[in-house]
Amino acid sequence: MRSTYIIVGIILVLLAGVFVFTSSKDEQVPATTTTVEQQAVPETMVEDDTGNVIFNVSGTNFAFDVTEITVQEGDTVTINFESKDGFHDWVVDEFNASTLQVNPGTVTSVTFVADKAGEYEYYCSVGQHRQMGMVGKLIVETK
Ligand SMILES: [Cu+2]
Repeated sequence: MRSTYIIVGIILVLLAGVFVFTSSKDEQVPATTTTVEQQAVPETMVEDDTGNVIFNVSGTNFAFDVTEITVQEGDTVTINFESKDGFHDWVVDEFNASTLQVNPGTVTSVTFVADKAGEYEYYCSVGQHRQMGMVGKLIVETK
């Protein structure tokens, strides 16, 4: 009977397939090592010896790494801004403060006196970045 040979043939092929499958599973696949690189995050805020407060902020498409900055009324504030990805700046209208617009690789700074207590929005003024959510909050606390 021809069909019997065909059925036996199919069974043999299936058995061979199972054998190949199980034997290949025995091979020791080297364990994938998932190491999470602990990157040293630079201190966001530092206070220099004259009492000025300095913040290191970076921007990507389309967000700042620091989304809230708190200072005291009267503080002289320096923002060192760096783009990690894309073309950006750091602006806060109420203190007339804005950095240059920079590409990755350039650090730009702006210094201003936070002489009015309140909450202000800082943002990136490039294109529609502000509307796209590239904003943060500057909190100036009453002394
Ligand atoms: Cu931007």
